[in-house]
Amino acid sequence: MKIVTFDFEEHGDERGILISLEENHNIPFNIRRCYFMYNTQPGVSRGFHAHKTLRQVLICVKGSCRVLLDDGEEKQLVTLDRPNKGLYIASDTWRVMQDFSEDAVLMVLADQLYDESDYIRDYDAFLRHIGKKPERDA
Ligand code: T46
Repeated sequence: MKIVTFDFEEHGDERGILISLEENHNIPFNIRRCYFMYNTQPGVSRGFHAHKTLRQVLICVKGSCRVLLDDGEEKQLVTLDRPNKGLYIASDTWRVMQDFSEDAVLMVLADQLYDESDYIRDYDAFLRHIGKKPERDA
């Protein structure tokens, strides 16, 4: 699986650092929604779903977390621990966000509005959706 990450340009001066995110520039789609999660409780993992069409970029703007990506062939764990790093997640990718630091703020930019019908929340259904046989069907 090819993991796509971005190193956003930092505009730094004696006052500090500023990062600008622009659709179809350093974010590879039209940004239609932004959401973020924080105060994630110790030991909590989130996600456990794939999207049929949604594309997103995840940025841990404070603290750190790890994201497990699974395309049905292989799994990879990506660490997000700096605000200038973005992780692109294509559709048809199972994701789990985990190992949140106490201070983590995970921001997500998405190319579509919230639509529950775009979620695949069952792992076997995800495998079938991408044309793979769940083990229990084998
Ligand atoms: C994803 C990962 C990275 C809304 O009302 N609007 C929204 O835009 C979103 C994202 C969520 N919600 C509601 C739906 C649930 O009642 O917020 C609640 C928590 O959502 P969910 O359990 O889906 O959150 P995560 O952290 O498991 O997943 C989220 C996104 O939903 C998902 O698209 O890829 O972050």
